[in-house]
Amino acid sequence: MIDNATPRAGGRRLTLGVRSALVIGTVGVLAAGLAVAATTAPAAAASTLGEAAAISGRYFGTAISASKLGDSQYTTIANREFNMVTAENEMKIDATEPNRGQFSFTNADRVYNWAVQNGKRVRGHTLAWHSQQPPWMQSLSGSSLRQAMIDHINGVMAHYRGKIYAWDVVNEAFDDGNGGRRDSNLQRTGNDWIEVAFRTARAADPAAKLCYNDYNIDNWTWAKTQGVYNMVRDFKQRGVPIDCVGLQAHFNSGSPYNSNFRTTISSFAALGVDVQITELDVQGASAQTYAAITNDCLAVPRCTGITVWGVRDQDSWRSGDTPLLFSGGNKKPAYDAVLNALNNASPTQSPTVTPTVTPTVTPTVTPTVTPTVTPPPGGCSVTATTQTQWAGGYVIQPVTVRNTGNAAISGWTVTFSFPSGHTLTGSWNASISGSGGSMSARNAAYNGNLAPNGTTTFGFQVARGGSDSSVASGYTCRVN
Ligand code: 9MR
Repeated sequence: MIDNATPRAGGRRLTLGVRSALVIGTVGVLAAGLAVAATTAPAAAASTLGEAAAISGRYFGTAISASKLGDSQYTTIANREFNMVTAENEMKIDATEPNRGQFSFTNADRVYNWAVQNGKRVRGHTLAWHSQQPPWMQSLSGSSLRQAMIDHINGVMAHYRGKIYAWDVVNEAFDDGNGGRRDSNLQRTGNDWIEVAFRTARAADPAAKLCYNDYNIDNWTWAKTQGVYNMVRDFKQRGVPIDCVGLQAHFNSGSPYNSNFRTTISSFAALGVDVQITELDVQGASAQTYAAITNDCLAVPRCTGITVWGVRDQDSWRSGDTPLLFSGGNKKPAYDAVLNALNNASPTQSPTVTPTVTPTVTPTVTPTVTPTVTPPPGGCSVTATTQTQWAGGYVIQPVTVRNTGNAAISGWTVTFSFPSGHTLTGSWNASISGSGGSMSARNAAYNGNLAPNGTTTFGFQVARGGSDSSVASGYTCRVN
């Protein structure tokens, strides 16, 4: 991770001059400043879920239905609050391949385009699942079904190649009772169907994170959780490509939130995968429970984001449970609880903070600066993460551009360098030009406008000429 960002503290930013002093002085001073800001700076806190989550390098998402994109109350809230989108039903198998070999992306693209045109990233949901199969797939079995699954993964991932943050490659493959696999037509093709799905997915789009997603794997003591955990451990040991686990987190009286959720998150993360809370809803929407869930994610560096399963209660698949963060156009107490928890996150909890800062934090040092200095107008910062790499290339995603000034900007340019022999093979959400040591990424038509402290992201894929293991470096950002 390359971090050219101006240090931030509890939603505030320091000027470059202050930053230099901190760097020349001690990191402990910075850390102390952050600690102060976390408890005393509500006035400067982020005011939306997406921006608040970004303080610690995370996202906050929602499920979106194409059928509701004409509802202005719905789109206004969704656009303002969230920076990650999951299509609630539109990318599922029945929607994207209604007839064998005939793909249809009309509604999926409506959700995708709405998200990207509004500066959001997209989680893909879902490629291989026993449910919501079109009738032609339900009637298949054996090698014919196995091939249909592979063809489906290839067809959908080709359409969105390079454009999806993470795919739920396999959904809900475990049984509720005993920790074993769920019986399904896919399972009956052979126990290796899940790893075949993941290997197919990696080849189809090396830029996407590949997730296993399930419900009732939130409670660490449940057999189903252990079953999935053992599968992920086995996959990591054998080199089956898996990058993340999605904990759906549908909490209700039959499957209540338990404080061992944090153990579940950290245990999966310790296997070397990211963890995402992918379909959060809580029967009754207790503010305390929502805060606890948010804090559980914030406590684990590899918990990279939270998605709620719908915008308003009326949008929920369990609307009678009033399980979401909005009622009509109104923020519920649970909303405030989540926002406060996100705003209180220390940037050092970020999964993308440079590791040199964390171990040297000394909160006992008296701060010599307060983080109240207003930054100059017209600045931007950039952070870049190497998402994945293989022998012949790599993917840099997300590259996050932040407006660090105190006025809106309408365009940005990020410059960076390729090591010799590296060439661009694809990019998204930016126009990239140049070669070798002089690369330049300019905002796309739809993501140049950034409010103060606003962020957007882009990404790109690179081929290496030889067998070196270096990646692009030297990122800087300037306002156009
Ligand atoms: O919210 C979705 C609902 O609109 C659909 O009718 C239902 C059909 O299976 O799927 C719901 O979403 C599910 C998600 O895809 C997977 N995890 C459980 C979700 C809630 O049922």
